Amino acid sequence: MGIFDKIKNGLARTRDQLATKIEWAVKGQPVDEDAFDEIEEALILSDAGIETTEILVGALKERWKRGQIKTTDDIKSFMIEEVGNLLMPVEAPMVINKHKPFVLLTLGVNGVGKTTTIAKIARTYKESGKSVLLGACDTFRAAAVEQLEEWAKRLSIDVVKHKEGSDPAAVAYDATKAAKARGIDVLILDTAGRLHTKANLMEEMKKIKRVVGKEMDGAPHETLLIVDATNGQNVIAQARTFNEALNITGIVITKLDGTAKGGFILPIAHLLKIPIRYVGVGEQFDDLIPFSAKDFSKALFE
Ligand SMILES: Nc1nc2c(ncn2[C@@H]2O[C@H](COP(=O)(O)OP(=O)(O)O)[C@@H](O)[C@H]2O)c(=O)[nH]1
Ligand SMILES: [Mg+2]
Repeated sequence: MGIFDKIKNGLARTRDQLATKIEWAVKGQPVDEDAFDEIEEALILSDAGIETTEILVGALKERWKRGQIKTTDDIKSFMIEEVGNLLMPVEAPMVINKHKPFVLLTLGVNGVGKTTTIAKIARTYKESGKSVLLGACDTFRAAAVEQLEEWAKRLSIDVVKHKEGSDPAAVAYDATKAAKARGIDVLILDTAGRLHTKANLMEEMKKIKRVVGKEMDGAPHETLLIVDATNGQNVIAQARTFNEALNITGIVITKLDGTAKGGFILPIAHLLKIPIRYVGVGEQFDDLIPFSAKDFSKALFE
């Protein structure tokens, strides 16, 4: 399956919420004023957010008044173009070859797909000929280290680990040191999503950043927040909290295949303006796709 078909499949539920509802709203008739309320509702129900929805529907109505919107296809083409423009500023792939090792710190609450995403990213780099090392900084549960090692084994990649309950920052430090000593291209640090309190978690992550920065100037080079699309609009609050504490440099959105609320990507782009590096559309290795604004908007409305 090609990349575009994968995104299209992954966004099927959200597309149902948007493209299909637009078809219903218009019912094959020339577009009339009533259609706009239904389009607005469809966007809101996909978690596109009130502000972005109003911008889009407002602009659509303007064009309709000028006689440029007559059919469902006109609406869809308009949406593809406008949503594509809205998402374009957050389309920015990670650039890893300016640093060696490139140190990537992953963050995110429990269960969002951090460890799985790390495996997928590691595989991408490995396949492009880069050497990859993993750091098991989720020392909160023994199972977390085992899960990371399981993936690493399948990819023939090494993992730097300490025993359960040890200091995550110490693992991060050792892993960075090892990556430097071994001439590794990409070091990816896995972290815990849950500690005893949220304040603890943020402090712990800050400490990891500090310690890594001490071992290597400018590291971590990417602070990547992983968010779960099935949380819809709540993702925005989550991203804000992490960003305020830890200066997020990129976002990965996982589990788009499991939700009709994929519209939340619009307020993410509009309000947060943090680059979206990849989107996840399934549990397999090749279900992580570099974010493309154009493909994404096409997959939503085509
Ligand atoms: N459907 C779907 N499941 C995913 C995706 N990414 C991760 N998962 C699943 O989410 C669950 C939690 O993932 P995990 O990597 O352990 O999360 P972590 O706690 O953040 O490290 C696992 O069952 C993964 O297979 C995705 O893009 N789509
Ligand atoms: Mg994990």
